[in-house]
Amino acid sequence: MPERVLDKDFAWGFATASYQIEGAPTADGRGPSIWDTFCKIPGKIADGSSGDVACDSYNRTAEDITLLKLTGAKAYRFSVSWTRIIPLGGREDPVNQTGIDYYKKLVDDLLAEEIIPFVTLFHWDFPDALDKRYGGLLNKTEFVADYAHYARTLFSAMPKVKNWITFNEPWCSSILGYNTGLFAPGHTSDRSKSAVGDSSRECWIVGHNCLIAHGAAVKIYREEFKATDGGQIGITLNGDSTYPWDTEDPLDVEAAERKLEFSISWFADPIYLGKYPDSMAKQLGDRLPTFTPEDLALVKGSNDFYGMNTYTANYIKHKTTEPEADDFLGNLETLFTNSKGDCIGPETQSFWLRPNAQGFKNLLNWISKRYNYPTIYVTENGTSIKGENDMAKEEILDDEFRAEYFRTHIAALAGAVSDGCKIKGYLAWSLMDNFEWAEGYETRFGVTYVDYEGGQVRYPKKSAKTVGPQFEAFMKTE
Ligand code: PNW
Repeated sequence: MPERVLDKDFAWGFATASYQIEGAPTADGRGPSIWDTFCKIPGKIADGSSGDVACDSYNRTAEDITLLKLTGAKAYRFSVSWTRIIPLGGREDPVNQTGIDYYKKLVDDLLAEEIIPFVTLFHWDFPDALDKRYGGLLNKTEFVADYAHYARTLFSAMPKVKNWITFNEPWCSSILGYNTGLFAPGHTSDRSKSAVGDSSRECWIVGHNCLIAHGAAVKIYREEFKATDGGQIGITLNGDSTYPWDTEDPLDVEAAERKLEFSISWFADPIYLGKYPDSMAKQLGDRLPTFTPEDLALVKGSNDFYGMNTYTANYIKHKTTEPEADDFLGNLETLFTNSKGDCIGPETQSFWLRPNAQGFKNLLNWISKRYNYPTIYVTENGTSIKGENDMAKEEILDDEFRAEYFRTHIAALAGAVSDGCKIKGYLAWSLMDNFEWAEGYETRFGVTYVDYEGGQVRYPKKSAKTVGPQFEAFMKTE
């Protein structure tokens, strides 16, 4: 019998994001986001697709809630499409009441079923008009002011929401959007991929600006809404566990730590410790922006909880050469096999993802220790399956690989709670198969199969019925 270490009110459930599931890009006045624009550029999305239809969730929230009920979920994390709320995005631009009403109804409908909403303000679908108007996330003054206004608009429209997430994975917005160019808006120094971009600088500026915008939104929530609404607010950061490639080599041990600093501490150190990690300052020099005292005051202490997204783990091998100008890892290699030839986990459909539940437990402990045991919500965790998209429907529905991922990772989470980590929730990625960004629809992450050819019909997979019982087994009975 597993140890019952999780509180009865542990918030487990599933997560999604607006652009990945909603479709309806022009319905009821929605304006274009940078992802609408990016998807139109040939070659950017693996299967040439876009979020134009996706899971059609804009028209099917009732079906999504039915799915959540079927799983027994206690919580649901979704994101708001900024351009449904403010189609042009800016603080002087018109607000679209129809867009607000859509999300208000979603919140009401979830609460009617006793499902707790976790609302992400920004999951990468930045207003295209603002990107064109002033350079988007690169423009600190304008972006921070517009984001703050957008955040205030949502806080004031949805007082029933008690769990706010400011940003989803600013690492991805910064590195994939402004260094590798794999994600919108696709900036990179590689001129074969983009006419604009400086991979050695822009990503660090964007990360910096996201931190300040996060801090500005938190200040608004705390000063104007928290006392009356009684909610909490935090940022969601991504990062995967690391092991030294050669545990006997101190330089690999150091590099494994540095990799975590370049992904997680880049954002979490300023928030919890008030400064960027030394390893980053050392490697990046004046390319790493510095905080003004006013900006630092916004950022430091700005998390009511830590939102954690994690999927995989890597073996880390140090490099002996000088770091490249566009390096964002911390001058090291990430590998799936170590010096002894051990493999970190089985292959999936995602080139960057191999399940490793022990790494998940280790990382929960690493974050807890470094940031003095903050309240953690795991806001994403899950897996794709090698070749799933090419399987027959019956085989897809019998997703034992994903079910086992959730069993082992939930057990690992319970282990971390036993270790002393303060984990209060877990939102599995994802409620349903959806638009997997640059990989299009070829990669599925859902506990629900979505039949894209057959009218977006949803069919729960085996894993949809695995998460709940596994949590129940670890939950206190009183
Ligand atoms: C997260 N990587 O993205 C996102 O928050 C989700 O929207 C996405 O669907 C999910 O994970 C699965 O991919 C990531 O390359 C995308 O390391 C790529 C990486 C990490 C996270």
